Amino acid sequence: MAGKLVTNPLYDSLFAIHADRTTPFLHLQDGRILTHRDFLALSARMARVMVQIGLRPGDRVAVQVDKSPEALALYAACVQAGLVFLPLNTAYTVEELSYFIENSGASLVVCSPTREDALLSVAKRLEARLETLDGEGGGSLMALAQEMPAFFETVSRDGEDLAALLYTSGTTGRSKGAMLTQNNLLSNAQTLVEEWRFTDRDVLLHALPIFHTHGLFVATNVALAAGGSMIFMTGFDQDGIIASLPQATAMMGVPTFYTRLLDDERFTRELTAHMRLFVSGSAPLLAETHVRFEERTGHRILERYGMTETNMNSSNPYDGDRRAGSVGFPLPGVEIRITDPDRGEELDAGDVGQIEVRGPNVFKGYWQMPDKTAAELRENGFFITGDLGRMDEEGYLYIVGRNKDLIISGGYNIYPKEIELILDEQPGVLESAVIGVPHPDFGETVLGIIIPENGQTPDLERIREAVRLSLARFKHPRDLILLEELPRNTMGKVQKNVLREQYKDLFLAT
Ligand code: MCA
Ligand code: AMP
Repeated sequence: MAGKLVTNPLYDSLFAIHADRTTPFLHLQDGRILTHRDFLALSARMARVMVQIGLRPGDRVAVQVDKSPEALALYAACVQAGLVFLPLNTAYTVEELSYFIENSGASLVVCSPTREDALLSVAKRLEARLETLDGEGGGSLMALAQEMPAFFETVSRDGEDLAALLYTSGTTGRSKGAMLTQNNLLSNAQTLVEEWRFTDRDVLLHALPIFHTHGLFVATNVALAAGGSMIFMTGFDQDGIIASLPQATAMMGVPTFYTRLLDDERFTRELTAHMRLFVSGSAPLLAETHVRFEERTGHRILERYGMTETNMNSSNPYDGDRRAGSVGFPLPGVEIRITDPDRGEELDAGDVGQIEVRGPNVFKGYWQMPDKTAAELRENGFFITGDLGRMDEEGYLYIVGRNKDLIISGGYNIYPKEIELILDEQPGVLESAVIGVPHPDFGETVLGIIIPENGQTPDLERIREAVRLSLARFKHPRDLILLEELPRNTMGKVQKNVLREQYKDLFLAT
């Protein structure tokens, strides 16, 4: 009789292929090296723990922990055990976390020990199990894992099964869980390996967080699919990056990484001479940064464009002209079209419209939000990104704006509505408008405009405190400004463009 056929496309293609390799996978900042085999042994132990505590395929595992090899192994463990990995920004407050845990119906929450007390009652109320994991590989989850054998029988999964749930904020202020399948992640990783010529000789400098698409899927999955290794830094550490660059072959970052490096005189042509690739994404890279980077190092940054819902959509060419200000061509297998935002009709080359994307990279929909899914994901498979752009005659895509009210600060997305809802309910506040204005380090930053109720003077300190309690630090307005009224058009709609123009230099003046 034939044996049971076990297939798990994502695990088989990214992880299982390395099971016997004693080659380096993670180079850590303290000099330690974790081999591919050791990494997989670690994740197998974690998978065992999760199954032993009763988790079943398809269950969600919500994870808010510091970046560490163990945190990455938890992702691998979820894939191997057929669980849905739900990574969360370490900056999120308990209030924000409660929503994600409740909305996803997570069966297991893994958090930092410093958050345990605050989350215990939430987990209890939502009947989720709580375990801890710290940045040094300690915590209750690891204590259980150490007791386990380093082998786990991979759980069968179909390519259309969910591998991850990543929350992205919405224009209404409620976050939506983007359902990403095994095929979404695998197809994109394999395409990027080819496009960007990754091999097992590559050493990727990894300083991005691993709770978002960029650091988790683009960087890690590509390194895994190619069989290379990563210099795994716990965060953006300028000195560490300068010290590690000579050992790396490639780096991925948000534009803030590159502007910070350009401001450092140690970042020279010599330091980067042996590098073969610098990739930028998650936020617009100023053409000026692209040019300065080439002047300084001789390298042309390769800019690409993606979204949580779609992974990567387009990329400048590896061989060929990497154009400043453009996000390049649609990736192989990915279709991009520009449509009229009102009528949905496809536009001609050169015309500005909304960017729509279709391909194996496009997500399955928003978790338990069929209406929101239907509003953004067309029946014909095209996803309406909310970005505005144009494609030139040669096929280069340019992002020229956003059809959604979104601020991108240092690569993190911030939806103004979420902040406005909090500002509006503060004593003495009639209404508010939150806008993004240029910032030298983060690209854009958050500015809150407050309109007081008649004759009242809202207490700005109290408002800041309310924001601090509810929202992650990176969403906090950098400044609050009191105005008598908001500019409105004849339809009564707030003209945020007028406000953005008025305050565009607020953080630029030195
Ligand atoms: C930190 N702070 C921020 C940000 N990061 N404030 C606004 N925006 C931010 N991005 C806060 C800190 O809490 C701190 O507050 C103060 O700002 C200064 O912190 P600093 O030490 O300078 O920051 P850092 O720790 O060096 O972090 C900056 C960073 C980081 C390295 C740019 O934000 C980062 O790693 N960003 C990458 C985000 C990312 O991976 N995005 C990908 C999303 P205080 O002074 O009060 O303590 S995936 C995506 O968008 C799609 C799919 C795609 O295409 O990739
Ligand atoms: P997220 O919701 O975090 O997945 O962020 C996706 C958004 O980031 C996109 O819809 C774009 O607005 C923006 N984005 C990603 N890459 C780029 C890029 N290279 N240039 C400009 N915007 C980008």
